[in-house]
Amino acid sequence: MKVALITGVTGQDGAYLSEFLLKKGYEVHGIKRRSSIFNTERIDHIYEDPHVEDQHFFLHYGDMTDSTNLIRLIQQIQPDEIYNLAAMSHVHVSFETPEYTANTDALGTLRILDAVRLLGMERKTRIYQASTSELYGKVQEVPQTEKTPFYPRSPYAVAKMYAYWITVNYREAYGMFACNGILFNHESPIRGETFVTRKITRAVSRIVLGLQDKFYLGNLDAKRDWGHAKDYIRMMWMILQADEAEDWVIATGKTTKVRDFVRMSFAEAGVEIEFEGEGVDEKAFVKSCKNEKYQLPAGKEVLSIDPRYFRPTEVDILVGDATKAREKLGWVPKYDLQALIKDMMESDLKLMQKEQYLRDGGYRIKNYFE
Ligand code: NDP
Ligand code: GDR
Repeated sequence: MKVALITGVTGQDGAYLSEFLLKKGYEVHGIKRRSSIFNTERIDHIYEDPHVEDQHFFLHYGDMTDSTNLIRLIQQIQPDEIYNLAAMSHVHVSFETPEYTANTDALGTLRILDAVRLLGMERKTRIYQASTSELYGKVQEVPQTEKTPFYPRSPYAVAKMYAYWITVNYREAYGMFACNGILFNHESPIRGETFVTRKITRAVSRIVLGLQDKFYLGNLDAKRDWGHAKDYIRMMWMILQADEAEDWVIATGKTTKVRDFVRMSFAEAGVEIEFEGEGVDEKAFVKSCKNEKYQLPAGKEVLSIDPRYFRPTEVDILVGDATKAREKLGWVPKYDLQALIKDMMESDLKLMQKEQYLRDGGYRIKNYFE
């Protein structure tokens, strides 16, 4: 039985990857952070009681900023494969917490690589590093391939650039099987709520159900190459099964504006919207509502711009060329953007209906001193 260690197991990708590897018969270990409230919602369905025999899924407390913890866990677990997914992964937040982001995303990666070296496991343990299309930043070439030069545009991307190169360096210097997956944006129903796609599908669901009036976004002109996380985590595993350790671009090859993601999400609920105005004055209104379940009058304002969501430096366009992954590893994504949005909207509409039932049933959270 192969043993895998996943950092960032409580995140979107960590949750999908855990389930995927368990289905493949792996023993899976995940590192989670201590938190004052449960943070395992995404993996609760695969949690195994440590008191039962024949356990396959193990959770350990740890942190990417704690070398001693990482060394001890890797020594104890003796993983055949490490998937380093833990990161402060929010680009905008990285401008607020640049030092912490560097510590976790850049030095954290070094800590993993060096722990494996220190323990003499260079020949045993294969390492996947969660690299990102954010490395391309101020884009030098469209579409972006494994050969496109990097120009990071945020503390997050700069930290991930260190992580990218230290992974390459440890591969070349110590012969380690360490690979970068340069993954473009991938989303899902369990995407973090503050990333733009999930923010949109949540808000659209709440608006059509009458739980919210309107919502606010930043730059609607940014273009992203959005895929489904389920397709991308499969690729992480394939990268570590390859004959040689290499770096890989994973992307759909199609790019879409944030504005069009909004339009398509409303359309999924049967609502046509139109945009008016320019720059910070741009707004979106309901044009027509074909779904009789929803009471949305034509002309209702549903979206405005809030400059607080603008970034000090933006990445305008990302679109990846995954030819290498397709040709050498046979990777073909199952979801296109329409199918991704359908999946996210169905899930968020269900979630928000639950909230609606609770609200209609008279349940509300009271103030502690009420
Ligand atoms: P998430 O933000 O959903 O998950 C990040 C995970 O890292 C969470 O489990 C989080 O724990 C954990 N984490 C954060 N800081 C620390 C720390 N200091 N020590 C230990 N764990 C920590 O990210 P995704 O699942 O979307 O992405 C996975 C990886 O892939 C990340 O490295 C991201 O940067 C990268 N990536 C993501 C892409 C995407 O589009 N999703 C594209 C390209 C790269 P907690 O739950 O406690 O917060
Ligand atoms: P990104 O994803 O920065 O590409 O990083 P995000 O969804 O945060 O932003 C995508 C684009 O949408 C614009 N935008 C907004 N973004 C957010 N979050 N909130 C808003 O209100 C909003 N309005 C407009 C942004 O300006 C941006 O252009 C994600 C993360 O998962 C990274 O960890 C990963 O490395 C990259 O994808 C690939």
